[in-house]
Amino acid sequence: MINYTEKIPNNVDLGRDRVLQRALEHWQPAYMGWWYDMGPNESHNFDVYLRTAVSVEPDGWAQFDYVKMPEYRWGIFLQPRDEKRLVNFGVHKGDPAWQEVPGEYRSTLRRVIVTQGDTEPASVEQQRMLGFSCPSMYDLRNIFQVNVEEGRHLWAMVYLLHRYFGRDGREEAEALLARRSGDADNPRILGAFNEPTPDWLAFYMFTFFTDRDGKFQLCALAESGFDPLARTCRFMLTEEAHHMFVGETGVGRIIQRTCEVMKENKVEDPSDVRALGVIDLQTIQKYLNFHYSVTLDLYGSDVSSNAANYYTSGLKGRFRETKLDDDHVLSEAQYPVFEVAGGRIAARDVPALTALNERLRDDYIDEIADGVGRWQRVIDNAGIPFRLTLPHKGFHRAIGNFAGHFISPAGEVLSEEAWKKHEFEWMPSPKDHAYVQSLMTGRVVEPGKFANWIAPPLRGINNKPLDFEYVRFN
Ligand code: BYC
Repeated sequence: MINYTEKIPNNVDLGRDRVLQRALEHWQPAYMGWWYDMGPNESHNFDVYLRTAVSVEPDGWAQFDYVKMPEYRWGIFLQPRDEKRLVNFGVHKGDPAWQEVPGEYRSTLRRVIVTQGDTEPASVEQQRMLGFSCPSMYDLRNIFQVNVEEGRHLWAMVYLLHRYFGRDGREEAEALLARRSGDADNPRILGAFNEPTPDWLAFYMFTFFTDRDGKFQLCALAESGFDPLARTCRFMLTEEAHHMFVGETGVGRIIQRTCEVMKENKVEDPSDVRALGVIDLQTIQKYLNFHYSVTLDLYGSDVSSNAANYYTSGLKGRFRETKLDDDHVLSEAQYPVFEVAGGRIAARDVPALTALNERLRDDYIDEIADGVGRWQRVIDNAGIPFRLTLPHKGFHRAIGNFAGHFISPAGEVLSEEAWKKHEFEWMPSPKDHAYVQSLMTGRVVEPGKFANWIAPPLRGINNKPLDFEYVRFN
């Protein structure tokens, strides 16, 4: 028997909801089985200085203490209900927000929730071996924090499936524990979540680029007319911010360390930089190109009737929907999408309703560009003449208008042969991967010590010093 208030902190009155309790009693042991198999490898006995959410109050969502990860209190939290909340867009605009699933949207809504839920365990699976090569105890703690919170985000979606979707929901919740990242027979649903995350540069890129897709998708779902989904996503966003922080500062610290070593030793050539045991800026650019392009695919096709339906039905809004100044129905509006026509890339206006994936992707790109600008400042401050650039959004795409085309980072339409000739100038080659992998030699775990290829962060977690014992290995 689960002791609900103790074991599963929640604000959904779980202690009194018998149906939900029964569903969770079944699912929770399967979840633990999944965590033991697919969670961070050989970490189950570590005491980790983690943040746990025990309530949605300002002092309750960030309680820090040592926890063994299998004993982490994966809770169920929704932002408190606003009784006056309405459906704010689409054909039901102005109706009271739905507290139960509207029958006609049941399968669509379930599909969106399952797609969102599927990414959470996928990312834990992708990252499960990285603890063996952490560059410091601080970073090890951070990846574990990200992992337990992705676990909690899975709980959040499973709560919705169990509470609102009956038997189908329970079956979907089980399937979320059965698919595996990268598995040939039963893969995760979306492309990027089947890519390996083999090293820490890839991990930081993933948390910068792909977790930020998480942010934008959650923001769009936080506008949903289905109120429990909206409230769940709002709370998840508080945790997502830390994941993106880990990514942005992680890449930033790698760049900083590379620049320091380049300056000290007056070297610029990538092979000289590598000889000094840090990651050359060219390789960082290639990782950026890869993670950016596979993450752009996560927004779906540029022109999508699915996206139009989600919006018109009131299930998934735009980024900051209620702050936008228009009719929130979009029956007349147009939006430009890009496509390959006559050997070059051209814009075409399409009904804005069908271009909502593209619009969300564009919102995302704006924010990404700011982050890359902050990395650039680290390079500029070191006085090194190197520019990090975001490739054209058609580069290396597998979903949408650019799928099947061969676009250079500068946005030229090439033949397959011409593109392949340059592939490893633009994307990490097996040799680049092998070099980065060669730096991932064992854990750096002496408190306060950092691997040679990354600079220390500016400050520790929760005002603790950098040499704090963030993980006790027992
Ligand atoms: N890979 O009209 P289309 C996160 C499928 S990340 C494989 O283009 P739609 C996190 C699509 O399913 C955020 N398949 O797309 C981050 C459809 O299949 P069917 C995750 C893809 O439906 C880090 C077909 O192609 N949340 O939280 O408009 C760590 C044509 O569909 C892909 C969400 O994504 C792909 N990349 O939009 C942890 C929000 N893209 O129907 C967590 C929920 C498309 O032909 N999901 N397809 O079988 C959605 O809103 C939508 O499903 C999508 C796709 C935006 C993903």
